[in-house]
Amino acid sequence: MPWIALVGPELEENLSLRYLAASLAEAGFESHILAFNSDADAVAVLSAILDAPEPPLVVGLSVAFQWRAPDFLALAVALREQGYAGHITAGGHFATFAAADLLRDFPALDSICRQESEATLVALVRALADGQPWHDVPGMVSRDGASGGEAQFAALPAVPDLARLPWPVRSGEPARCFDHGIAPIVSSRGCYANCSFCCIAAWHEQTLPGKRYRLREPGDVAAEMAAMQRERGIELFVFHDDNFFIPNHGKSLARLNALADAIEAEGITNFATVVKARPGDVTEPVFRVLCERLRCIRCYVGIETDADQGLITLRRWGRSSQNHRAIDVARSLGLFVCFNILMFDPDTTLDSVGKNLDFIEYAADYPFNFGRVELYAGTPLLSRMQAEGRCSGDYLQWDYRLAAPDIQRFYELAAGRALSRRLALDSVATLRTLLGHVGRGAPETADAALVEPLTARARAVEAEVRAEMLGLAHTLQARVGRGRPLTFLGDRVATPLQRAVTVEVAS
Ligand code: B12
Ligand code: SF4
Repeated sequence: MPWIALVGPELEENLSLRYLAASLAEAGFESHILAFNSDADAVAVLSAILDAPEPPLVVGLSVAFQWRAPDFLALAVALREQGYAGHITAGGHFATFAAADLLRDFPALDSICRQESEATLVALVRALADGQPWHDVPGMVSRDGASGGEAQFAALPAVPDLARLPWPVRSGEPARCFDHGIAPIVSSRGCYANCSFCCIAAWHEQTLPGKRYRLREPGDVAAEMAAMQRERGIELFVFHDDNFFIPNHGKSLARLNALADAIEAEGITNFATVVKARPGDVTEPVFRVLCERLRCIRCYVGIETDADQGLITLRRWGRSSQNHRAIDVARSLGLFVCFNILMFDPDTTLDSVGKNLDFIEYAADYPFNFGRVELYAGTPLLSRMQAEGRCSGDYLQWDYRLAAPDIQRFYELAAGRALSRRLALDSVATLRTLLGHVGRGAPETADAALVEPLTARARAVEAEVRAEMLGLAHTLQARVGRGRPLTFLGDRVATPLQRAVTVEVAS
């Protein structure tokens, strides 16, 4: 019986690979998920593949994250160098958008599966197992022997019918948070929006032009939740939907109530949810149902920017007033939210930075992170920056300088000081100092003297906050009275296969 090695990040249960594993299982093929979260896992992954009694028929690499692509490509090269002769394919967001480049530059790869690949991967494996041609399987990208190895694109695959896809495989011990089982789930795929910095719209536009997102039936979602609770004790469900809400408040309300009804009908009473929202989704009636009936305990709100310029550059289809309303509604309902600010984009001005700092201050009771917009493959922003001749680097990692020299200087100061420490008010104060310094036109020779004491102060505040958080963790553990605290991401048991491999390699 041939087996398939599915390699990818398992920072939490990786739904990309687990949906693929479920479809392979349904078609009668065995697969093993090999966690490749960082370089440190490379030896274990290589050993699981190279030392297996029977090498896998196919190695599938999940290259969703562009920043991890070099790791996965290095792994493919290492597999070849150490004699693996089976088929190596890759899939996921980055692999899909960079398919032609990857096949041109990395002979270790045999193919790329474009887009949602449940059917593509099953058909590829079946063809390889039967010794049949596979190049024309919908979704495949391969090298065209006739034209000297240029990428040859088979037709795009049809989007999977979400009502008929088998639920993702849930092997391995679930992660735990205060001894509550926790697992990710999706109740939809795609996104109706079209933010310039994001590849999701372009991704779904390829296979579902004009619509771009599709929903699972509430009853099916609730049945999956019930099965996870019954079989694995899951109580905390983390919804990874890009659009958990519908862009119509009445319809959103109806969908949330339908999901809550279905959960009730399944008899699940002990549960909580975590979701993501666009600011425009956040209204009091919708979020009251979210909190009261779907027991939401945390919501990531995609603020991204509060500056008018940023809202246009990032094509957010939103307004500053919606950002503020989102925070107000969360406060009034006592809902814990967190957000991200893309402080630096190609058009950022000192004024936009100021506007975003005002917003962080407005929402200072909630954790946030800030950073610069990166140019990911497939995004409208990358196309724009290429057209404007502003990109440096190559398809593996594009870079750019910010348009305004004073902003570029401010960015370098801020990034170098590693300010994203979730210490909202302290960060705002520090950034304001930098902003004033640059805004006043202080000479660059004065930069170092400014940065040194600020760095020392940030370190001291960090140490204080860390100590307070540890104290809080102990108090919480005592109050909850059970389990190990904060095992949520760090101290997790891997899949049985990975455990076996780790033991083997260690011994
Ligand atoms: C869950 C998630 C995470 C989880 C990771 C879970 C894990 N793997 O352990 C967390 C929250 C940790 C995370 C973090 C980050 N994420 Co994230 N994440 C997602 C999210 C929301 C859902 C992914 C998912 O499960 N989808 C459901 C499955 C079923 O769909 P799918 O992933 O598309 O999988 C299908 C296909 O892609 C394909 N496929 C995928 N893998 C493979 C492999 C093979 C062999 C084949 C054949 C096919 C194939 O077939 C699958 C089945 O149809 C996506 C957005 C999205 N909608 O996909 C972003 C996304 C993948 N993340 C993204 C980013 C940028 C990040 C961060 C870098 C953010 C940051 N700045 O910190 C970090 C990186 C973390 C790290 N340390 O590496 C970007 C990636 C862009 C890019 N090309 O780099 C995305 C696309 C979001 C976006 N809007 O831009 N993320
Ligand atoms: S950033 Fe979020 S809302 Fe915008 S297109 Fe991407 S997934 Fe959709």
